Amino acid sequence: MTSEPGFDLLIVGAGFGGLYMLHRARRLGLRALVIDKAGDVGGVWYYNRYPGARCDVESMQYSYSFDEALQQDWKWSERFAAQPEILAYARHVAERFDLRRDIRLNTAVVAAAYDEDAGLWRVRTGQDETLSAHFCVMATGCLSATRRPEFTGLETFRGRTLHTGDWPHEGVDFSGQRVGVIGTGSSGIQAIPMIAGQAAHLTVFQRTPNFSVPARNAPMDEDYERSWKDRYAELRERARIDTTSGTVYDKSTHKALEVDAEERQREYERRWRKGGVNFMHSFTDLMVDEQANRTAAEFVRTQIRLAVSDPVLAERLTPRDHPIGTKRICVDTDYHATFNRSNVRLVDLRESPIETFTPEGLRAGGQHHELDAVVLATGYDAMTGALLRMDITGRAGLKLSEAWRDGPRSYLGLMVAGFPNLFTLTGPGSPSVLSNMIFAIEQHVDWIADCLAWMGTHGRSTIEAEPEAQEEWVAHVNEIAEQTLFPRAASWYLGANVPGKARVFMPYAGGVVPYRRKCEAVAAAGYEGFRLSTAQHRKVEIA
Ligand code: NA7
Repeated sequence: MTSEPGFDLLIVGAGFGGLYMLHRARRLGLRALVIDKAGDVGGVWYYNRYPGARCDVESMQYSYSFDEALQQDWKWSERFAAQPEILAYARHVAERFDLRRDIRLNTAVVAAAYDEDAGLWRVRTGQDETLSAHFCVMATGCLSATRRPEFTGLETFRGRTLHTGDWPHEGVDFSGQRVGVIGTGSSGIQAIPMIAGQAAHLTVFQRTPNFSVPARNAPMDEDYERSWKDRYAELRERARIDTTSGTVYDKSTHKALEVDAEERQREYERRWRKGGVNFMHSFTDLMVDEQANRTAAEFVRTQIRLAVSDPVLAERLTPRDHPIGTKRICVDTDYHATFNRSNVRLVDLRESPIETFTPEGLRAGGQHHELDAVVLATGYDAMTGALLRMDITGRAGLKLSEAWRDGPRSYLGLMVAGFPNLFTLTGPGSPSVLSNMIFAIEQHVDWIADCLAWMGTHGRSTIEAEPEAQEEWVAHVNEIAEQTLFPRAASWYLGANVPGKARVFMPYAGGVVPYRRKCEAVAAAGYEGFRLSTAQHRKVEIA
């Protein structure tokens, strides 16, 4: 084994995080390489090609802010961009900044181990090649490890089995077919209306109904686009300093119960007509006050009754087991109205659980459903899955799987004690999935790049989270989560969707502004809570 690094920095993942990390690393003069198992850049948008796949953050904001010319030049065609357009944007960025020459595709990372003697990360690929670098950035995404529940007899099913998070690139034609969709989270809720419009028959297997708000998607309004492009710098800054999620939204100043019932109703109706997750900002206290939350939940339940003609069916589709917003709110186009179609049927898995798959379909609650294709919209091993599916070993043989046995522990969601020089982009303990992901990515990449530059100018070679700082931060993340309603839902935020996964509320729920302030203060204090050292043989060379 050589003690000379192949690279200064290895970046795992060529999604929005990996692309921007490479760009910043290059500007520091670092020799960086991005590795991704996918056949192209784009990360989650490379894989999520299911019909109806669309971002639920508005296009004008679900985009990079780091380059003014880029944000001025790129033209989004819709209010909420669909997957092909977002993927085209990722490709454009890769080409525009000449990133591809340092991206190795079709290369999975299976293991990464810290070689203490050499002060290097050794990263093993699926092709059994070992690459080495001083630093490693895991840009592996929060929702990239798909979850396929173990249904009895699934292997005997003769029809096609698909997962929304790993959709065939050539597309799927359901014309004339009997299709089953299992799962009614964001992915299912987006795909179901599209599949219903094409298939001969669609059966939706629902375990838990979800809250959803209408997208009101539309072609991009030119005046709206102009209003953003004319003031991009100012609006991006507002996202940084005056929002909870890194997305500029229609802010409310009132608590829900401060206004009377009529005014509350008017506000909910106004936001419902506008569409999108803005609905959850109707009042300031919807995520912290149960009674306030109930008023929003009840409004949405009423909309379901209005959309679905059959009252029994409407009731089955009505969520009652969690406060609205505590599971990621879905954003749909005609989801509930789809159940009025004569070719769509709902099977309530709480009444009729799936017993077994058969060669011709599946049996649930004693009834057999003949199917030509099954779509698993069953979600992800979120936030930790992609990291733990690699075999990551830190100092003294410590496995990440061991360090995180009782749930993820991280300092600021950026580094894990015992894993020097390994950064996790949008890791657990950072706002990540509770915020606009591209916003969260940019903040983390900038912080990491600044940190590497600082290490270069201060002659440091190793950075590592201190266990005490990490424990304090983990306690703070938990404490903040407890002040909200989030822990009341069995959500993927909590790991509750994966049998056996430790239940820990993973993202930081305190908002992007306090989080950024904390990260900046830590850096300004010489990386407080991190241990920085200098090995004789190794320093970061910043060009
Ligand atoms: P989600 O939101 O985790 O939804 C998964 C769905 O699959 C949900 O309705 C689950 O029901 C259902 N599910 C999971 N396992 C089973 C089994 N074994 N049987 C029946 N139904 C099951 O994933 P999505 O892909 O929709 O969305 C993930 C995120 O991507 C989303 O929040 C956005 O941020 C983008 P459950 O609720 O667990 O009863």
